Amino acid sequence: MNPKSQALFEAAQVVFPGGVNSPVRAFKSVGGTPRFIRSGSGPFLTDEDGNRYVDYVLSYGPLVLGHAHPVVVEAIRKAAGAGTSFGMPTAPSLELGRVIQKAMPSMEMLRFVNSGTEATMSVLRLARAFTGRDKILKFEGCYHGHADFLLVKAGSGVATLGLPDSPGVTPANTHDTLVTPYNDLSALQNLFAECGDELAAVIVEPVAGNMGLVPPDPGFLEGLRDLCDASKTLLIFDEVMTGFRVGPGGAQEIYGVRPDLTALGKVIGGGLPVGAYGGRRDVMEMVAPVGPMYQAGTLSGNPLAMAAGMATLETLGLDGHWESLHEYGKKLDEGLLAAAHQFDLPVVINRVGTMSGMYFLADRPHNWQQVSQANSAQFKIFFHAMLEHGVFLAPSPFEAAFISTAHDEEALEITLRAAQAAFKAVAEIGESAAQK
Ligand code: HOZ
Repeated sequence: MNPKSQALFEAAQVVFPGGVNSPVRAFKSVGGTPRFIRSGSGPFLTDEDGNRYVDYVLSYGPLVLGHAHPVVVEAIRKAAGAGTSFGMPTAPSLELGRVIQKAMPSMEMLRFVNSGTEATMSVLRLARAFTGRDKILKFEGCYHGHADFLLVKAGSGVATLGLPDSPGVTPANTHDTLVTPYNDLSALQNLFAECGDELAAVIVEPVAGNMGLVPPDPGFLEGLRDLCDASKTLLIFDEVMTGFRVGPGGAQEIYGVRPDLTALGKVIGGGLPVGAYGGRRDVMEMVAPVGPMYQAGTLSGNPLAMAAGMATLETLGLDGHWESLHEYGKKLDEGLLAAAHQFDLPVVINRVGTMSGMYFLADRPHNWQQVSQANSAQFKIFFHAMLEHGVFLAPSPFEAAFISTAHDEEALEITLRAAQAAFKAVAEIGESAAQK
């Protein structure tokens, strides 16, 4: 029962477009009422009606330690007591910058901003400034925030709402944005042969986390690196989602491919608004005030986000945390697949570290075209049944699922019990209803 969420959602329609402050929250593609959340603790959310849910959204990624981790809360409290923003440099920002550099040595220099969108937008301006070239390349189904020139065949909420692009973005905005399928090296080779020397940069989610979760095929990132080197195009990894999520050094460590530049966000702010971009020193020296590429921000590197980020990364780095995350992920996937197969449902799960994507598909998807074939009617039934049984998944088949160090045996048990009921509900809708 959720009468309070319903009443709040109705009231919110008058204040916010669609009643929400970000489209993915609106349940538009699955139907029903978004839950208004009162509080979070560890792996659990509690809504305004007092219902409790095991949370696999975790604010779309940042909360790798779960909700309201005491160390993070205390760090924020302490930082707030000393002043929330100065518009001047601070020691904690330097400290967090160094921790990130240590984990990701490719970030020889970096700059903090306030969101992932700002990070990708800024890093691409930098790539254009450095190379003197205009064109950039992105991949179908990858999402790099909502800057105009990146809203082309994007994943995440854009895909969820079925918008291949957005009104308000002019053809001039996207004129220099090229798009090619993810994991298709031969399409990439053709494209580079045609216009590689006009490309300022290729931006890629090294593990695509905005069309569910699609890992790079063996050789894809390596091939991309070689093509970029040959045409002096900068390679940018958008690790806003994967940074400190797929492993301690991000996807660049796991796959052993060093990008020229990286965009970060989410986990490095421990649940507060943050982003960062960085990479090769010679490129970063283009950034003002050293160089002429202008980029600025009143709240950039603000003390609260720095404190929350630092507390999160330090705690995450403690012995055993990554092992227990991997163990939870394994048990979760095994349990979900066993439940699905019990009802003869074709389901596949892609996982890298603490991120996963579950699809109602017979075969693992490697690109957006395959992801888009997943059965959305089955997903809707599954989503609502999970919610009813106390498990919160993102209200879209195109968002990744996340786990945290707080997810424990109780969370797992609740999840797998819910999954039994949810897959049963999916199986019961039968063949005809399951057609998309
Ligand atoms: N930034 C997230 C990408 N999957 C989604 C969150 C949102 O757009 O609100």
